[in-house]
Amino acid sequence: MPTSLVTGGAGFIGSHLVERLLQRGDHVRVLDNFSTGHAANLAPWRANIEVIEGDLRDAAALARATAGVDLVFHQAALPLVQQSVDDPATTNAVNVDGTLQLLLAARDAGVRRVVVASSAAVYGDDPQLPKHERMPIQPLSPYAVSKLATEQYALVFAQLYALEAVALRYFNVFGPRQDPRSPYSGVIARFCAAARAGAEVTIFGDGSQSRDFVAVADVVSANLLAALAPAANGQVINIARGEQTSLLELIRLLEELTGRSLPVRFAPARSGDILHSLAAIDRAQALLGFRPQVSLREGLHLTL
Ligand code: UD2
Repeated sequence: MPTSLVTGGAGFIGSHLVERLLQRGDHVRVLDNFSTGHAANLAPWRANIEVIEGDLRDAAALARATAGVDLVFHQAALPLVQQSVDDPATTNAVNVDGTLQLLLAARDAGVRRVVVASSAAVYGDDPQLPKHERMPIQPLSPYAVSKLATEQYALVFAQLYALEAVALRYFNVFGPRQDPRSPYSGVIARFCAAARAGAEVTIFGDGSQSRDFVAVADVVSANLLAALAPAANGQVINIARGEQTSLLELIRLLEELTGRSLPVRFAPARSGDILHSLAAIDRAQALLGFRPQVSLREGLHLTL
């Protein structure tokens, strides 16, 4: 079985990837600087993986991390839009320069394929739905620019060098181990934490806004498919469920699952918030054979 490197392996999505790669028998290595990831996310498998504590900006750590590796799953990044607005230079250093350094290290180490995590943020707030990969992109934050650069660097490497690359544009990923503590944490992580604690949730706006929520298990499946599918090389691919759910519907589902009502406080809409988001996933189906398996209800149950 291949040797796989997961950058950001101690994070939310990365740790789920580690778990599944081990299940299928890969030799797994993690590169993480533990800035937003947590050692606890890796604790159950700590004895079975190699962990390199290091930063994407550290060339020596990248060389060690990529040595002897077949596949790279690049999940490490500074993930917060607001942080990128406050400090664009650091977001650029980690997400753009860091990705470039990783790609160089992967190329030099003879890695077969890199799958990079991009984001629906690259689409901006174009109201046209569903968002498909041929649409004009419209990054509205330094974070979105950094994800666009991440995917484009990966694809240019696929064209220029013997390093295959696939970029996955994640929509709203949710599931167990997503950190609910920051005000900018994913809405499902926050609502599930509140539902468990019997606490109030805050809806920014009137709750009619909608997102395309995709379970982390499906995002992991998409990554595994993207690492192998021949036709995926050099492609940008949306990863989502292809279904739209409003926050009010989300609240209703959580109330059904917990069997009690969830107190809601309404607050002014966040500035820069987009109203609706929905992905076209026909490319993921065609190129990867990707079929989302986890319903929103089942995913919420697991998260709770
Ligand atoms: C997602 C990504 C973000 C970026 C963006 C691009 C997550 C966690 N964030 O942001 O990184 O890629 O897409 O479009 O996936 N909300 C509430 N109450 C809360 C928290 C959120 O009402 O306690 C609202 C929020 O104002 C928004 C919706 O819920 O309307 C979804 O918020 P989010 O932060 O989960 O995700 P999003 O789509 O803003």
